[in-house]
Amino acid sequence: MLLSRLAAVAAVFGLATCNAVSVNALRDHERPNIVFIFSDDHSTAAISAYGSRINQTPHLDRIAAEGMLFENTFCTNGICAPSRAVILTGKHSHLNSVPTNAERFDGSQTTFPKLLQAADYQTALVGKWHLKSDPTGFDFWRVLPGQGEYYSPDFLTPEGRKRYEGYCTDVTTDFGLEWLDERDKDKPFCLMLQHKAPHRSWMPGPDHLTLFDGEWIPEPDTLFDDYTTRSTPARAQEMTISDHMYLHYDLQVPPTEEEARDLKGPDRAYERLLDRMTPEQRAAWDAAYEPKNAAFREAKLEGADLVRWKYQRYIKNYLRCIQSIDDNVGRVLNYLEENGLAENTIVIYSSDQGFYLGEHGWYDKRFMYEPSLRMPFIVRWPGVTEPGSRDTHLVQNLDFAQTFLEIAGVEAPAEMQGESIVGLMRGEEPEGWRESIYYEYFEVGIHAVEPHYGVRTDRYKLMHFHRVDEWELYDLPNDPDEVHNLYGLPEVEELTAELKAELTRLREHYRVPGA
Ligand code: SGN
Ligand code: CA
Repeated sequence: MLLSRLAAVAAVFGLATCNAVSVNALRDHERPNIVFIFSDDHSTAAISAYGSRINQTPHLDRIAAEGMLFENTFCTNGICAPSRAVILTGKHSHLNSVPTNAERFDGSQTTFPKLLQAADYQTALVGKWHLKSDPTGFDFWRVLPGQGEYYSPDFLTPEGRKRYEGYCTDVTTDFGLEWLDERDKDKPFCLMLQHKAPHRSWMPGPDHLTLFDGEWIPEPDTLFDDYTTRSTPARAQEMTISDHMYLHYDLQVPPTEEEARDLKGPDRAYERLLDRMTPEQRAAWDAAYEPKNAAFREAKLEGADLVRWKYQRYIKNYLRCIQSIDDNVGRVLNYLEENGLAENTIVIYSSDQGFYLGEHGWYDKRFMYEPSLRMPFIVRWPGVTEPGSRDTHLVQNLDFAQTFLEIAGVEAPAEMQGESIVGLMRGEEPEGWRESIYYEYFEVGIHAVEPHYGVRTDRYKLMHFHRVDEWELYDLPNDPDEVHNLYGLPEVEELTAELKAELTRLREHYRVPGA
């Protein structure tokens, strides 16, 4: 369409359509679109394409079957706002203004959406944002305030705040697809569709309230981890299913009259969240949960039995939230097909970091252990990613910005610290690809995870809890659950020295202050 318009303009002015113009126009038309679907806290252990033992995700699996699955994608700092800031800027947390969830993102920084916009891409952001300042670099944005709500979510736009009826994962997708309908069809686009789900407090949508009822979801081997050989931070955290999960807010069991008189912490928000439902939604919710809750009260569980019950309730709700994401991924894939966009649109699925699904007895993230360090990353790029292929290189969210820029044919600023993975997507073996990744975690507060930094190679992981000067070292192929901390054993002395040297090198390379 654009080409014919240019030809018409040229005809009006009596000009020959000059080559440069047509080439540019053609390039503009052919530059691939990007749909980046990004969720919050989705562990690879809950995606069947990654070998989940606990659920099926047919639409995510379809992206993998028609594209490439990255087996080794890791976050640089395993919580929400920091991960998002790293993705936008292509810089580590110590350089991008958001080391923890507490800071406000400095929106005057260079980000990949701004650079795409300058290269005539249309850019849109819908859903969870969590960076406090207004989004910059987007032609269109409609974001959840803070963490957002599952039912009848409020959204912020440049015009203000408005509440929308529906379930957040569906509503977010609706907004993304509506924007695709309304966009300028002559320009390439980048749509970031960012779900709140499956973030705490794991409230499933109306379509999945009874999914997994009557089933027993396998427990992780380390549900009753005793933390022997581990450092003190592994014991001192406050994210256990046994002691740090709230019966009402987290597990959806309403308080008895007596309990209601003395609600603590997030349990005080429980009723408020349910109150957001429409009467129909509330009726469906009560019909689904009341019998299960009555059985729970009746059973009067204690000790390990209670922990097991909590795990089942938690994991089922978490997986129900994911099922809605998967359904909505299916909607997006269908939309692209029905609108002739599938061939020239790169579809990516990822999440801000992983999550503990009972491993080490935990929920939440933050630690550099595998379940939360790993991010899902699945890409379908027709004609580029070989269907059903898998990549094992060490990739990080630090690489996303440069990747998107290369896709769009835009040069990345030298200050960005990642590497484009377009070559990996093509199945190439890039020379000198990184052999280790750097991780850092800064937040002090909720869940009491001690700040730390570390290095991971394809085989080993060395972590340093620097404030308490404690270390952990794991041999991952031989100890995939990370329960045998080898640090300090005489047989790993040389290895430890090598990993420490690598850690120092990385800290200097990434310009960590004080390195
Ligand atoms: C909230 C949650 C925490 C969670 C953080 C960060 N508590 O504070 O459990 O670790 O968000 O999550 S809640 O009571 O509000 O649910 S993040 O994904 O945004 O980093
Ligand atoms: Ca998160």
